[in-house]
Amino acid sequence: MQFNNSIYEIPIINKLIVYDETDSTNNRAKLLINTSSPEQVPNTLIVADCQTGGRGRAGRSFSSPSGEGIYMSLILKPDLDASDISGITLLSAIAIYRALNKYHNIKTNIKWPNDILISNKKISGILTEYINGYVILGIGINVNNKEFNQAISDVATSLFLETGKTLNRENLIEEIFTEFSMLYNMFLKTQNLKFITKEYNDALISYNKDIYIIPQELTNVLTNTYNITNNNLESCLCMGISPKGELICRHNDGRLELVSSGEVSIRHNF
Ligand code: BTX
Repeated sequence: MQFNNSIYEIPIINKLIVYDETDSTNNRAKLLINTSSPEQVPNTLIVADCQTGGRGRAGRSFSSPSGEGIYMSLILKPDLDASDISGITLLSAIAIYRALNKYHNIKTNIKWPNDILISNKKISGILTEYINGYVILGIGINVNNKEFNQAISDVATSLFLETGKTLNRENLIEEIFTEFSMLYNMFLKTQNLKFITKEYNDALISYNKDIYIIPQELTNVLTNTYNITNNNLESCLCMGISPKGELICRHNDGRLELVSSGEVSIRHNF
């Protein structure tokens, strides 16, 4: 992939590493953190044209074919409490949502906390990892993919498949990090997510709808409504995000629950 120097005008990026192929840009970022001197690492962006071992959450994989998608990881060293780090995932979801809307007029939804959807299918996933005081913000986007393998074709889509437009991946990366830089600076200042709550809830696919909260250890087991209800899981009403980025859920007995990302995944009940 070929980048212009304009990428360095984005305040949050001061070094760029580009691979034709790698296992996972998050793995490259980890290795860099473990082998470089601390001042060299923050604000390094690692981009790959394809990944042979792209990772999602909970050991799942992220399909990353060559020439079609965006696979990238930004290393950050934020001055934040550990409990606020997960807010970075929500900020980056808003950055992707904003960039697609603002520069390309493409409307998306967010599935809390880490997926961007069009027509209820995933066009982008975010994997944020925390290691030795650094945050690795990993983002995968299906941009110009013409098809997906059968295993994921029910859940995955691309910007091309949804809009018929072929997008320049390098430009889209710049647009996303231009938006992310502004959001990130504001987050560091305010240390909460109040300034994006309304926008996030407007984009949230499950806002004001019934959802199931699935414990992380069951996410790869409970894959449909039949086995969810058979496991005595009850649905609850999704009331949007809190200023800390938790999902606010109201149970049938009126009890409110604040759900943190990392512990659970969400299934729609609609
Ligand atoms: P996730 O665990 O929420 O989603 C993974 C699930 O999404 C898979 O189990 C599969 O069902 C589906 N899936 C797999 N590949 C795709 C795809 N290309 N498009 C849509 N759905 C798919 C989401 O995890 C977080 C993914 C982050 C990926 C980035 S890429 C750069 C960085 N490096 C790395 O290894 N991971 C991150």
